[in-house]
Amino acid sequence: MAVPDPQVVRLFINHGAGGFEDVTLSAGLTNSTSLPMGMQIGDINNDGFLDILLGNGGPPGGQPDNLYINMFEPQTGPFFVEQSRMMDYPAPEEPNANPPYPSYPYRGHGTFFGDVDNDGDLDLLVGNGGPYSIRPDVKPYPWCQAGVGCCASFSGCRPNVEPNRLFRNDGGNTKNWLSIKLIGVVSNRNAIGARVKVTSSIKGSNIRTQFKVIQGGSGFNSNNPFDVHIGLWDDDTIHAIEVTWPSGLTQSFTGVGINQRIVIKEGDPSIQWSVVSGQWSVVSGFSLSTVHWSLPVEGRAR
Ligand SMILES: [Ca+2]
Ligand SMILES: [Ca+2]
Ligand SMILES: [Ca+2]
Repeated sequence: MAVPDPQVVRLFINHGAGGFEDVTLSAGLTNSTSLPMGMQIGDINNDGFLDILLGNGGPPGGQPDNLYINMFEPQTGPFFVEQSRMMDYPAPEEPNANPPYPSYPYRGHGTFFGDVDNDGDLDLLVGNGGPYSIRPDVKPYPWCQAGVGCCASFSGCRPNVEPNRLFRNDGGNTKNWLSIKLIGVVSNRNAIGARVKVTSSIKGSNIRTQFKVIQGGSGFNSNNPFDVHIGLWDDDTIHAIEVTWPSGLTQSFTGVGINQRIVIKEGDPSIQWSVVSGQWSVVSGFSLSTVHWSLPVEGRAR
């Protein structure tokens, strides 16, 4: 893949033997201010189409993090609508910074989609960080030059003062979902590399299939939970779940209901149900922000 500008986000569609197609422009990912370090994909509105979270912590900072909602259309493919304003939170005060602290000081590094309050929708975590200069003779990287002070080693720099942010999703749990925890036995316990295929429909009509692969890392210093979160939108019937383990074993399951967490153990033909209390608690050291958002377009094609 030839990438003309490594600092511009690009989306490539995999055509298998036909190679990769750059669909960045047609997909609407044209925000030139995106300088992401963190990148995650997850279905934040449970519609079955993956959305994108970018933590724009690339030096020198100053860009808001980006959340893109996928408004997929069958004829044209993915198209992303930016909903970044939900993460537009106030700057910390640092009046002596030189150069001045950027207007969007939170420099997103690691990012995360995960259902931290176990209510069926994905929440967001952004880890912020990076040193910055408070003296004119000390340069923030990446402009550190020979003979010039550099943030990594001089007292003129402050360490990260940007708290990590945890956004609870209070607007995305009205649609159906399924969460699957895989436990490897012959394969690795977290089932990294496992492929999950879920077929669902609305009372037998409009059958669709979703694929997920459990990843061991994504973006800068981060990863989503190993649980497989499937957004089902209005689908009320799950026809089949197929798991292909890294060991090569394939298992199929039917008769699984919606809006629940299940546990599948490699080689075990039964499904376990994961019981959670739904109790919410704030993890120490994180600031909690509440997310309010709505779909930018009512209704959609499947
Ligand atoms: Ca989505
Ligand atoms: Ca949640
Ligand atoms: Ca929620």
